[in-house]
Amino acid sequence: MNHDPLTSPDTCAVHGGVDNYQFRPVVPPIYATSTFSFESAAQGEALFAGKHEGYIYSRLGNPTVGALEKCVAELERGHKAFACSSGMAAIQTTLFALLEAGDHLICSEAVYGSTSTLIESIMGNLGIESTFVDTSDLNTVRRAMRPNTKVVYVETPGNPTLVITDIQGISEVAHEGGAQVVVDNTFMSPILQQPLLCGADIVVHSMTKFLNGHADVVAGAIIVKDEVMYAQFRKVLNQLGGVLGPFEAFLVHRGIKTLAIRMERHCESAIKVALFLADHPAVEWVRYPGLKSHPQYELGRKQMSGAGGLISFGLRGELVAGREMMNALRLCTLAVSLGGVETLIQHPATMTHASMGRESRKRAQITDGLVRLSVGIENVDEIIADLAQALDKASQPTPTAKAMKAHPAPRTECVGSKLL
Ligand code: LCS
Repeated sequence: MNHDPLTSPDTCAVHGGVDNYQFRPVVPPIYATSTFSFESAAQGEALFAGKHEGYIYSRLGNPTVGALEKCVAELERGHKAFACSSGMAAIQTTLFALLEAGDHLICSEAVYGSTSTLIESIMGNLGIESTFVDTSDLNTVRRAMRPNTKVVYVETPGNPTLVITDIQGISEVAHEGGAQVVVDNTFMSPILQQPLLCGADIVVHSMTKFLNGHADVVAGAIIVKDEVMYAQFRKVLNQLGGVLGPFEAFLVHRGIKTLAIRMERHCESAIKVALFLADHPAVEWVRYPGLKSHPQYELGRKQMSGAGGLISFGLRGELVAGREMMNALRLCTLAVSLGGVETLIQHPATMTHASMGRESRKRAQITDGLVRLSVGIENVDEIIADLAQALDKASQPTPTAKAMKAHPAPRTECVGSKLL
């Protein structure tokens, strides 16, 4: 690290993890090697015994990956980070590091579909109990705590309902009961939210999303607070093996350099798109943390420095109209994933959250009509124009369109600033 560790996230994003390498390159080189030679048998032994610092084998550590890990740890104001082969690998490693058979976990109802399935089915089969609750309600969380609760797992804002959880409040509740708090910070990125500073113990990311930002890599990260936790997690990741390769690490590290300006643009554009949707007669409801109509709008203002790039909404014609609209889009791309420079749209009930099953979706208020939009960095007027033409096509021929014109949706109150 060549700069003050407490520089702003914007500066960390550009300089984080860059060290004094041989030949002084400005960008960390790609160490495309699976293994590293030892100077001598004694040095090999010392490296394995942890008496020497250095690289052994790329599953246990690689300089290109290490540079990215340093950058992410700095951005999240953590002690150290691990770069993983996917967001799911990061989550799985975290849960294996913290839980064993007989332990109990509390999880937000609204989480990414695979996270829910991992916890409920796979961890459940291994004897780890779980309770899914609305973590935006701290009393419900308090009531769900048990003597064997070891982890409270939170996604905030949650995927895809964008429900916001009070990180400081939930950390207090969890810590009182002896549990640790894991926050999935994928939707905000460390530019807009730093959960460790709010009292959380561990942060996880799907770096596939905003951190990389260019929809060309699958990657994850875990950020921990101290060396004891680092050693505990290192041991588990070394054995599970879900590490990131050097080429992907290079790409993610490059993507992070523009993270701060991308997030600014995502926020600026998303509020404009949210306002447009809230005003459109074919749209029944809009959920965006920057709209005053969001149920946890005030909490969002306190905890986040921007409202992010994700919007959820429902059309008056529900799923049928939503499908028609998605099929009619020309600029916005019909695809899962989020947080890239391209605007993406998808239907959680049949796509990202299909694996959860109908009952779990109902519990999490992921309705069949919910459409999720990840606003990219294209010209926002062109994004809106594309949505407008698709909404018109979706609503025109149906009888409900006439009814909608007769009873337009009430205009939702909002704030126009990217910083809430
Ligand atoms: N956490 C969150 C909040 C996510 O949205 C995702 C993926 C993951 C973790 C898992 O990360 P991955 O292993 O894919 O890197 N979310 C996706 C989504 O909403 N659409 O496609 C993937």
